[in-house]
Amino acid sequence: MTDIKAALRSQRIETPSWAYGNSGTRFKVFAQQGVPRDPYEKLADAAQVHAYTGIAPTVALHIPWDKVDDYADLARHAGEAGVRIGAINSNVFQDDDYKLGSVTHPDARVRRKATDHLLECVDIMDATGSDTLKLWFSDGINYPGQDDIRARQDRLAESLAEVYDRLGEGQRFLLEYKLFEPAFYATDVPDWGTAYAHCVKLGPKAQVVVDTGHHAPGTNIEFIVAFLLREGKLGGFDFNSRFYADDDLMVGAADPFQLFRIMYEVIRGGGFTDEVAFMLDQCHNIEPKIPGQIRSVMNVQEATAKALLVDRDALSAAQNEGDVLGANAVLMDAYNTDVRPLLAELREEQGLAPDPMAAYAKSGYFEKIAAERVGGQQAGWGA
Ligand code: PSV
Ligand code: MN
Repeated sequence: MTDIKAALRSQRIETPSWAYGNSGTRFKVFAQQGVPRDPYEKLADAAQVHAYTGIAPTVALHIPWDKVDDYADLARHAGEAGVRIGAINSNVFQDDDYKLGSVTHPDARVRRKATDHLLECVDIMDATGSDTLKLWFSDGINYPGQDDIRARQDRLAESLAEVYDRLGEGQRFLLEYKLFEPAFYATDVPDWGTAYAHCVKLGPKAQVVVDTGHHAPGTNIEFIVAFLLREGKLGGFDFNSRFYADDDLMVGAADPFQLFRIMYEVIRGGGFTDEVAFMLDQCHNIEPKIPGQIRSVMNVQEATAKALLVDRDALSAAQNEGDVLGANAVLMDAYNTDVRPLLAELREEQGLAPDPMAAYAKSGYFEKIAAERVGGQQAGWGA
C-alpha cells in the first residue's frame, strides 16, 4: 500500500486551457457565468483544479486561442497562481486558408503559412519553458480523387521534418491522430500507425499522442498503448470520453472500465512516468467547467489507483498457468475495489480536503468569478 500511495502522490494530470472557456456543438454554444475572458483568467481557474486535487500542476495552451503579447509574462503569472505552462497545442484548422488542408495543402503558400505557425509554437515553447508541442492536423479530403493521397503524405513529412529540426534540447513533439472529422473520406493522420510511422522516421523527439476519443467504436485502445509503449513511442494522452465519435466528454464518464484497462497497460509498460504526458482534452458544454475538470482529474486518479492495485504476481502466475478465469478475476478484483476511501486518506495526508468537489463548491470561488467577470468577451472556440 505504501508503494501505491507513493505512485499516486507522483501522478500528474494536465488540464487544457480551452476546457475553462465556453464550448458547445455546431448547434449551440451555451455561455456560462464566470467564464474567463483571457488566458490569464483561464490559468487562474486551472490553478483551482490543482489546489483541490493536488495533481494538476500544468496547463496546456492552444495557439492562437491563448495568444498573448508576452508569453514570459503569462508563464510568470501561471507560476504566481501555482501552476506551470504545459504542452503548446498548435491550431492549423481555423483559418480560411486551410479549407483544403494546412501542411498537406496542394498550394505551397498555404503549407508555408501552416508550417510557420508550427515554428511559432516552438518559439512559444522557448518563451514559456514548455517542453512539448502537440500537433493535430484536420487535414484530409472529402471526396475520392479530390487530391493525391500519397502526395499529401509527402507534404506532411516535409513539414514535420522542418518542425522536428527546429526543436531545441529537451523539447519534443507529439503527433495526434484522428479517424475522421472534419475530413470525411480520407484523413491524412487517421490512425496510430500513420502517426507512428512518421514519428519513427523523424527520431526520438517525435512521439505519438493517443486521444481516447479519436478511434472507431470498439477499438482496443489499451492494445495501442501497450504497443506504443513497447516501442518507446507513446508520448502522451488526450483523455476524454466518447459514446459516438469525438464527444469530448469527461474522461472516465462513458467507460471507466476502459480507462482502467488503459491505465493498467500504462503501468505494466513502465509508462507511469514524466515521459508520458497525461493530458485532458475536453469541453464542458452543459456542466460547470472547473468542477468538470476536478471530476475528470479524480476519474483518472481513481482508474490509476485501481490499476495500481492489480496483483501483478498473481496475474502473471495465472497467465503462465493458462488459468483464463483466474487471470481475469485478478484484474476484475482490482477494478471492483472502491478506491475512494484510499484517495481521501491520501489527500488528507497531503493537507488537502478529502473531497475536492465538495471543497471547491464550498470555497466561494465560483460566486467570486461570476460576480467579477462581467463585461469583456468570454473565451471560447476561436476567441
Ligand atoms: C481535435 O479533435 C483535438 O482532439 C485536438 O487535440 C485539438 O487540438 C483539440 O481537439 C481542440 O479541442
Ligand atoms: Mn485531442
